[in-house]
Amino acid sequence: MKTIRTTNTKIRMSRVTTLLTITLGTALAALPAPSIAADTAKECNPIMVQASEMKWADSPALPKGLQVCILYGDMQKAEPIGFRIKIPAGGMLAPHTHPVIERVTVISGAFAMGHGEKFDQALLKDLPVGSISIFPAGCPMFGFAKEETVIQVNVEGPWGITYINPADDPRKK
Ligand SMILES: [Cu+2]
Repeated sequence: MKTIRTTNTKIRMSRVTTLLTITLGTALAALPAPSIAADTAKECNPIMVQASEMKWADSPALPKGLQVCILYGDMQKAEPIGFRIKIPAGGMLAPHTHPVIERVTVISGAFAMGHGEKFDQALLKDLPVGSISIFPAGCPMFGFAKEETVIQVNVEGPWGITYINPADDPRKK
């Protein structure tokens, strides 16, 4: 029984990977790696993953040096999505908006965020570990990591990111 389940999970995981590969390149295909949870929650087949086991990948929609781990959900679909972003010390998220409400929880490091269409150090609010920020859809935001930081993003998909200044968009470089 255990073997069968493992095989099924593998098949499902590869199907998710294929799906993501096909749809990558569209404006909303911001994050490349498959979700670690896939759709296993539909069966009594729980997922328990330690932070140290998480696999990180680059994202075409985020600046170089930032990495992403998709926890659950499909970035393209109208469903609950959770992912983490690892930002190196000094890493910046240029002003941008999302098509959906974004909830950010600071998991580790030292993060700061601001509200506005222009990056302004004076508008940054410190968000130490455990802090949360909630930005409504279309509300411009920017972020800065004072040290290596991991944030968790929880949204209702489909997720996307639009940079206020197109020159900040790594997909257009
Ligand atoms: Cu954002």
